[in-house]
This record gives sequence, C-alpha cells and structure tokens, in this order.
Amino acid sequence: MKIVRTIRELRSELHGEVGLVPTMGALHAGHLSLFDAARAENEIVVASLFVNAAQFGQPVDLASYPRDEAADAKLAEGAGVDILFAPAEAEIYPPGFATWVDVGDAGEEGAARSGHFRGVATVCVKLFNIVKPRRAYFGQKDAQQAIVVRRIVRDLNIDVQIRVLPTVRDEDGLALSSRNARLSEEERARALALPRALAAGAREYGLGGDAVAATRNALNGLTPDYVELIDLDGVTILATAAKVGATRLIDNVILEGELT
Ligand code: PAJ
Repeated sequence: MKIVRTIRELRSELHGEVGLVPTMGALHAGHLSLFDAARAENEIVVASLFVNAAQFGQPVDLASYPRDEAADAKLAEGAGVDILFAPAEAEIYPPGFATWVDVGDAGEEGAARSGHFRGVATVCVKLFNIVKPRRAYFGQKDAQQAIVVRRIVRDLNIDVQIRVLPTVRDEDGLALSSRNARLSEEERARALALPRALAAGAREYGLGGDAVAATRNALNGLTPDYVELIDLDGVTILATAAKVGATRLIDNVILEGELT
C-alpha cells in the first residue's frame, strides 16, 4: 500500500477502475467492510484519511477526534487498500478556498448539526473530483450522509456510483463508531438503548403500529435529538440520535427495502 499526501502524487498512481472509500480514520470493522466491498469490485482501492474540520460543529469534538495514522495504515493495508490518501489540511483547503456545496434540506440530522452536511458534501465532491472513482463506498450507519451524497451526485451530475453497505455492530448490538471510544463502561451500557429501541420500533412497524412512538418509548431514559423515518432511494429507514453523557451517537435500522 502506498501512502500519498498530495493530489499530484495521487493522480500519478491512478489507473483503471477505482473504488474510493472516504474516511476520517480511527478505522474499525465498519470501515473495513467498505474496503472489502471496494476490493471485490474495483481494480484499485483508494481510501482517504482526512479529518475534515469543515464538518465539525464543536471545536472540542474536532480536537478530541481520535487520530492514529500508523494504526490506520496497518488496518487499511491488511484490508487490501492500494492507496491511502492522507493529505494535509492545506492540500484540501488551500489559502483562498471559498466554494462550498449547499446541500439543501438534510432532515432532522441536518437540522441538529448546522453546517455539518455542507462540510461533508464539499469534501466528498472534492474527493470525487480528485480521485475520479467509478464507485464510492459509504456506510448505512450514517444514513442521512448517504442520502445527501446520493442526492449531490444526482443533482450535480457527478459520474460515480454510490454504494451503501450495512452497519457493522459489536456483538451486543451497538453500532461501531469512532466515537464509541469516548464512552465510559457505564455509558456504553446505556448506549445499548439505541439499537434496542430501534429494534422495538421495527417490531412495532411490522405489526402496523407507530415505529417512531415505539422507539421513543423504548429509549430507556435517553432523550433523543429526534426519531424519524427517512427515505434512501426507496428504502425506508428508522433513525435516531441521542447524547450518552457528552458523546452524541446516531443509529438506524431498515424498515423496508434493501440497500444497493
Ligand atoms: P467516518 O466517520 O470515518 O466514516 C467513514 C465511512 O465509514 C462512512 O461512510 C461511514 O458511514 C462508514 N461507517 C462508519 N461506521 C460504520 C459502521 N459501524 N458500519 C458500516 N459503515 C460504517 O463519515 C465520515 O467519516 C465522513 O463524514 C466522510 C464521509 C469521510 C467525509 O469527511
């Protein structure tokens, strides 16, 4: 695996059908599932590793975001990534940078995190233009992000296929997230209310009942930012977000349809 830091160097390494997996590092089995999918479908797999300051609301969230490039490089290499693109801040946002992608309505998650999806959208469009992938891989874990990225690609006629892969969970059901490392043992136990409440919501939906109300009722004392039904290209998803201690977690389950 090659680690490259500049756009020029990256371009000289690219040939054939490229699969891109954008990440912010702190890699875990969720990211690895995206690398595996990219490995299976493309000649070259590029992973980007860039903690995108533009998508963070709270300075403390950005400052405390876990960073360990050496560990990430090892995991990426083991998963068959060919090129790890790990640019410095100024390579992506050089002095004078002033153009942003305005994503429009991004549901409750967008409303809860002002400016977040603008930052995500801008860096994703830049990565698509830099890497020119045939396919790019995203996780269902961040379903609202996948919806926004699919819409951008459609609205701006970007020639890339957006693949969305299922959420990878710990054995107890908690969705893997780089932010889980911040949870104390007690908080981690309380965080299990998220997947459990979503499962209760999905059961209720299957019985013809109100999935949102059932989820709210099963959150076991957690106060959600929202519980909502969202649509990802015809797939109906039940999504929620809640703070456990100081850590904001998101999760979702599919109620109807299948991701592609
Ligand atoms: P990051 O949080 O590093 O996630 C990178 C990709 O991994 C995203 O597509 C995310 O949905 C996926 N992912 C995270 N946890 C997962 C899990 N448990 N199962 C499956 N996939 C999972 O999302 C971002 O970075 C950034 O917003 C980015 C797209 C890189 C733009 O900066």
